[in-house]
Amino acid sequence: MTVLLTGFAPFGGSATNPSWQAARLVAARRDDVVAVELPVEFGTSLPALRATIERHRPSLVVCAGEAGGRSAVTPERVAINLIDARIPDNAGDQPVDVPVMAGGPAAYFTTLPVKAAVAAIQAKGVPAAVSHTAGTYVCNQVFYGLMHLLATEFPSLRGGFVHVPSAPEQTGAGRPALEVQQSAEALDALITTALTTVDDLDVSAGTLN
Ligand code: PCA
Repeated sequence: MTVLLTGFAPFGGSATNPSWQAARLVAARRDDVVAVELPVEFGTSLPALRATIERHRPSLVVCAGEAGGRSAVTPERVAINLIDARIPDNAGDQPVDVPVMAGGPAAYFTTLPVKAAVAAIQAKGVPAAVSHTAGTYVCNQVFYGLMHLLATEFPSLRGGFVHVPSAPEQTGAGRPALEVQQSAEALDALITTALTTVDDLDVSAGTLN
């Protein structure tokens, strides 16, 4: 049983990306987890993801990214077929209002038990909440591309996406952030939950706005 856990390269002028730092920590302490860093480039992130799935043949794929401005770990529920980049990617590309997959469905839902994962992460003392948007940048592209791949080519594979907050050393004092160790704890709990939970919790995690 192999779990593929991806994180992202630094982007947007930052020297580090806590999603990759946390993914590496998890892989160092779990021998069922392989950690792979994905590029923050619209042109190469999905080919890199496909290559790494074909190479490792995992039974679970969890992609992680950094969400600046969030203070909780947020398993994502919905990937949308839209790219609208607010800043250029690491190759200088800034696509606006284009689909991730031309002709693909408007959205895919995660196949991770996100509510059970949130409960498990909170039980570790780490702030967590279900999120209903992964944005419109490279993270959402990878999330949508992953779910498209699973729906069309790897139907027995489960997967999804989770955002982690920036690390305190990246933000100024008083800005939303979370220690990388805590993000790693959360990813670890999310993976364990996904491996052991078939049906998600029947509790509300909806929002009114
Ligand atoms: N966060 C960005 C891209 C890479 C990352 O870690 C995003 O949320 O789209």
